[in-house]
Formats: sequence, C-alpha cells, structure tokens
Amino acid sequence: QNDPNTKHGRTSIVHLFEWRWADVAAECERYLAPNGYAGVQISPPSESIVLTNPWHPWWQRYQPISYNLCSRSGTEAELRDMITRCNNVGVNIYVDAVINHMCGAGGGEGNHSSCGTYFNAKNKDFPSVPYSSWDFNDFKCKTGNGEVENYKDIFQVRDCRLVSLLDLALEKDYVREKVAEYLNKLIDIGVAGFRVDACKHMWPGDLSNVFGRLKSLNTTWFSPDTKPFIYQEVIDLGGEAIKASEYFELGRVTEFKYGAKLGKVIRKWDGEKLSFLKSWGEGWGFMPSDKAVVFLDNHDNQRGHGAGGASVLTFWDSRIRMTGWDLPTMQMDPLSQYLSNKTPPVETTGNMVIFRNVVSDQPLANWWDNGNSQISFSRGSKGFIVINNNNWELNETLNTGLPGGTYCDVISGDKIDSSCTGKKISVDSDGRATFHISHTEEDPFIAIHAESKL
Ligand code: ARE
Ligand code: CA
Repeated sequence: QNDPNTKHGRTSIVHLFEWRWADVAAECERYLAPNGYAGVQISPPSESIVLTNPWHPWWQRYQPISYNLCSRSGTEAELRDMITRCNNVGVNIYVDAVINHMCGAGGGEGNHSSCGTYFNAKNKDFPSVPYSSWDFNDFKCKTGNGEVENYKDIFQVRDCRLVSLLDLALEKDYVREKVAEYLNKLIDIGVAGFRVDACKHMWPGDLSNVFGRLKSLNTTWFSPDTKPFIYQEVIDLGGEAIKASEYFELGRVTEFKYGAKLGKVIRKWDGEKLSFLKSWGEGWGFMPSDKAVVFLDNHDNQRGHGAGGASVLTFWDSRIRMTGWDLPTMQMDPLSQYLSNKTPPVETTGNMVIFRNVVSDQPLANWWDNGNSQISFSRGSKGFIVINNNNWELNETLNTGLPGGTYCDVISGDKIDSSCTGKKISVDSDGRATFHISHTEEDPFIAIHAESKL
C-alpha cells in the first residue's frame, strides 16, 4: 500500500546500505531520530550467497540462499534488537526484499552462504526454504540461454533469468506462500514496509497475490490494521514494454526519472537552468506524486550498476548534490568496514531533513529567479531557500514569506539554543531579507525555516 506509515510528521528516509544491524540501531538513536528521519531502508536481511571472485562483493546480498535472517549485517537477534530500538525512537525500518530470484545459476554447490546453509544452484536445490527445481521458471522462459535478452518482450523480462539469477515461479501457490511467510516474519518483528527488488521481473498479478497475504503491522508500534508500506523497484525511463504504471495499484514505485532529470538541471546539461524548476513536478513527465518514491541516486547508481545515465548525481559530486538520499553510507568498501568492526561516520546533513518536515504541509510560494540558475522560493510561511548555481555572485533582496526576525542558515551552520554557528539572516517585518552567496562557496545555498528562528 501507499502510505509509508511514518511517525511524528517525518518525511524522509535514508538507505543505510550494507550497515550492520548494531550500527543501524545506534544511528537511529543518536542521529536519525533527533534529526527527524522517518525511516531507514536496510540491505536484504535474508541469508545470501558468499562470493569469492571478486571477494565478497556488495551484490552478493541480492542472491538469496534462504529466508533465514542471518546476513553479513548481523544475526537474527541483532536484527530484532535493531528493529525494536529504531521503532522505540519512531524510526521505521523498510526491508529490501529480494523475492524474484535466488542466487545465480553459476552459484555452485556447498555451504558458502551467510549462515552456512547448504544449497546447490545447479540443481536449483535450496533445502532451507525449501525450494527445488519445480519452484523455478525455467520451463516457462523461451529464450535460448534462459536469460532476459530483450526488455521489449514482457514474457522474457518476467519469466527468464535476470543476469543469470534463478527465477522463482511466483505463479505457484507454494512459492507465494514461502515468500509471504518470509515477509510476514519481518512484519511480526516490527518492520514498516518493503522496498521490493526487481519488480519489473515479476508479474503484477503474482505480486498482488503475495501482497494480499501480508499481515497488518505489529501493534506494539503501529495502529491496528496498518498495512505494510510497499515501494516497488521498477526502472521505467521510457521506451520499454513494461511501464511503472502497471504496478500503481499494488503500492508505490521508484521514480528513476526524478534523479536523472534533476541531475541534468543541476549540471546545466542540455541548456537546463535552475529557473526551469519553477514548474518542477508531474508536468516534467514523472509518475503521480502519490505513487512515487523519489531519490537522487541509489546504491546501483553509485556503483555504476544503475539506470538513469551519467547525469545522476552521486556522492562523487558532493558540491552540487543537495538533498535526497542522505548518505551517511559513504564507505566504498562496506565489507572491510564490517570486518574492521568500525562504526560508520556520522554526517551532518540532517538539517535539510528537518527543513522538509517543518515545511511539509506548505505550498510553493514567493518564487524568484534570475532567468538563469539563481533561484529562491518559500514553502508558505515556514521555510525559505536560495540557491546560486551560476558562476557569479548572488546579491539580492528577496521575499521570504517568513515572519520578521533573525534566522539561522541551516546550510552553513546549526541553531544551538539561541545562537547560530553559521550565517545569520535578518528578515524585516515585510518578510524581505538580503542574501549574498558567492559562487565559490562549498555549499552555494542558504536555507532558513520556522524552527531555525533565533
Ligand atoms: C551479479 C553480477 C552478474 C551475475 C549475477 C549472478 O553482476 O554479472 O550474472 O551476479 O551471478 C545486483 C547487481 C548485479 C548482480 C546482482 C546479483 O547490480 O550486478 O549480478 O545484484 O548479485 C535491471 C533490473 C533491476 C536491477 C538492475 C541492476 O530491472 O531490477 O538491473 N536492480 C535491482 C537491484 C540490484 C540487484 C538486483 C536488482 C538483482 O537494485 O542491486 O543487482 O537482485 C535498464 C533497464 C532496467 C535494468 C537496467 C540495468 O535501465 O530498464 O530494468 O535494471 O537497465 O541493467
Ligand atoms: Ca521473474
């Protein structure tokens, strides 16, 4: 279903890619809850294959061996503890659910899995679920090598193997039940919903059946009869046979066009300017806002596995990257971090997450632009932002829409008690204020809001 079940008026979630459960729990308590984060998307908690060539790559997490809840992020006990602790501070957990497939066809035979469970990829034998060769789609797939070869053929895309991953027969009642059991176990533990991986490769009718088997959320933290939030990974940049809209009635869908397009505007490619953002929204060809989950980049984009093209902004572009997925998860090698038992660095960009919460019920107002890439706008009378993406200084007196007073710019600093560690902005009784932003600043923008008033 479409409602993310967030609490306390919170509106943003963060993907803590490959973080250990113990670290996610600590992060919920010390950083995410105090900074108004609504939730965390966690890496797949199901038992996965362990690969050695290359050595333990991140993508092994997308090759399930069983639905046992032991992964390299931690044990089932650690997962339960993390979900409890995050829920206790109002931060929801959304699980990356890999249900289209098991491991790759060439995954071999043995106990090279995250809990040491035996499997045999060649015989399609996964005794810990259990699945056997009857539970896979090979008999349905019509391509010569059993792979998805052509994204214009909907039957291939759904019934053949995505990059050689053994494709589950979700039309079977038995498979549907095993998948639903896995998801329901997580619901009982306390998760708020699922990012469902590779939905393009599953028939909407099969997904509808599986989702129809899901329980309501755990009433320790959610009201009775709350359904899990479902957001489906479907990469629809146009030009393929399968459309994101086929999945709208099942839940929300990842909007990959959003980050691709915004990246172009911010990079000023194809003659794009920030001033064009005045009309930013569904009119730009995006899916309806109440069906979309938007983000600037994702784990695939950051690692060159993704869709959307070179315009997508990642943390490599730190200066021009603004909000979206906040990225405390900047480590390039999650495994060595896991092994070294270190706690990931805390990033301090939560200020814009708070901004978004403060202004969330407010309309766009007070738009100004210089006809180029300097813009400003308010969200009603609660927040105001100025951005200078041109190669010259911005010096303007602008309508902020805010009540008069002195505000702390939450980009250059923090409001701490009644003082400000960054720029101070004084708004006069008519709501006007003067802004200076040099084009050489590290973060060439200013943001003030009702709660940053001094
Ligand atoms: C790895 C190896 C493969 C090997 C396979 C099995 O890279 O060479 O054959 O293992 O041994 C992730 C990695 C994959 C990895 C896989 C399993 O990205 O490289 O394969 O884990 O370990 C399509 C899908 C979309 C999918 C992307 C990656 O439609 O659903 O491909 N995204 C999700 C996750 C990924 C994950 C998987 C699915 C698999 O986000 O992290 O894969 O669980 C166009 C199309 C898109 C297509 C895109 C890229 O844009 O429109 O549909 O996305 O190209 O091909
Ligand atoms: Ca499939």
